[in-house]
Amino acid sequence: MKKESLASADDIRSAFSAAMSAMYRKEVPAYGTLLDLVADVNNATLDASPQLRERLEQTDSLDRISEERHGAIRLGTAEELGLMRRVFAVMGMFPVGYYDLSSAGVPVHSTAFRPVGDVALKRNPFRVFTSLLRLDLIADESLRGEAQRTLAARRIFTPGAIALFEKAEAQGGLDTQDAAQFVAEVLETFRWHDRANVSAELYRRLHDAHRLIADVVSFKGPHINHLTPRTLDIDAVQRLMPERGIAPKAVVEGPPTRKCPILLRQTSFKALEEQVSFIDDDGAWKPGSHTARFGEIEQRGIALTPKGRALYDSLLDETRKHVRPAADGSNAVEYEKALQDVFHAFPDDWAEIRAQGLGYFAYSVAPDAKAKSLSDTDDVEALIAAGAICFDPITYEDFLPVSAAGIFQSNLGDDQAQEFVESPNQKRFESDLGAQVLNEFEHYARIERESAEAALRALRATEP
Ligand code: OOG
Ligand code: NI
Repeated sequence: MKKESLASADDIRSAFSAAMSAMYRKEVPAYGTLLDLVADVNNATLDASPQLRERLEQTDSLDRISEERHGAIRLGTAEELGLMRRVFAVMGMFPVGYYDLSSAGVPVHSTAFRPVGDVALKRNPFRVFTSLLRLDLIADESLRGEAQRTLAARRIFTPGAIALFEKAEAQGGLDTQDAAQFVAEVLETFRWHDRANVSAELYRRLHDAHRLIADVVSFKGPHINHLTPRTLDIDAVQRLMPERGIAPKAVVEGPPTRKCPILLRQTSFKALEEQVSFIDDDGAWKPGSHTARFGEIEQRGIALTPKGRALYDSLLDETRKHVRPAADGSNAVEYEKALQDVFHAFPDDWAEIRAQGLGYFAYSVAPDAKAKSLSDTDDVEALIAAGAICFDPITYEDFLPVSAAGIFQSNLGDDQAQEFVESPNQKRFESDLGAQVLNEFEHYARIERESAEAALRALRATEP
């Protein structure tokens, strides 16, 4: 088949992200409420800051924001993870980063499937935080065996989805008709099933071992457990949620409120109590309930260099040495104050962040560069000083392990904090995945470098 007739991976990802959002809106009505609130806050933020609007327009980043989502799923076996990687590859989503959550009391390790490269990200940056359950961290051997047998018996992809991603691999893509069918088939994997795979009795034992184990093992597939829109002002959303009948968790995860947002700030609302039925040994359905799905909002800031990230990590550590946010929210005000105070050590000015090499920036020709007299230098710094080149923060596209752990915990229930031996195992994760995870820093550095080269080329082209 000729390449021209194939749908682009970017188109397939956009269609999938839209289909997922439509499905989740039907499944979880509060998600629709949240989307409306985020749209209102984003419009108000842009109206109040023409400068922000202009920079987003100039850098081609405005349109993506209203479409932007991340979701999360939890998988049960190595085989499921390997298949998921191949499915996401058809949509131009690749595993970036390794997150060990065992140290935070959650028996999973994770990666984020997302597009890489500037063009794909600007088109649609849809990401899925994907966790693999670590049954090796479950002490009870017979329960582990039962969980393994249950998981081995399920098939999370439809035969149609498997046939289509194999076809995509064989011919290097899918035509538009196959692509539409692929999106519909893959969507089935993420759908909520209210009929469990297990008896109420096994569910209870899994649940007692860890709530997350019950969530992964008991159901037909990895239901999408939240879908997160991106806001330009998370403090406003957090403040306004109660007015729309939604109760947010007590503290916003991540860095404090700043003029120049860094990395990622997130907040969520608690998981819903949902009706499910369990299957008895004699085949009868028995009613019960389960909490799986919740809501989350995020605000994204600049991607930090390894130096900036080290500073962020050390300031967060220092804050938490003073005040550890209590699960019940009782010391939220104290925690936020400590966070603000400690983060004074992180410069809150783009030029300063750049000068100290703390963040990644995209370079472009300044709008009025032609009017400036340009020497024939290739020195980006000199051209910036001359006003010929300008810089904008590159958005952080990834996740933060401490924040992710906070999101998991707030949804697993406050009584669920459990100790596991910290045991990152990236090698094992990658062998289950069937590929190495990409290094996030290398990708930001490349986008930065390529933007500087493109700006210099464009500048040459404008010279008389
Ligand atoms: C994933 C929690 C992590 C985030 O935004 O940090 C996450 C989960 O609960 O499965 O989505
Ligand atoms: Ni999330």
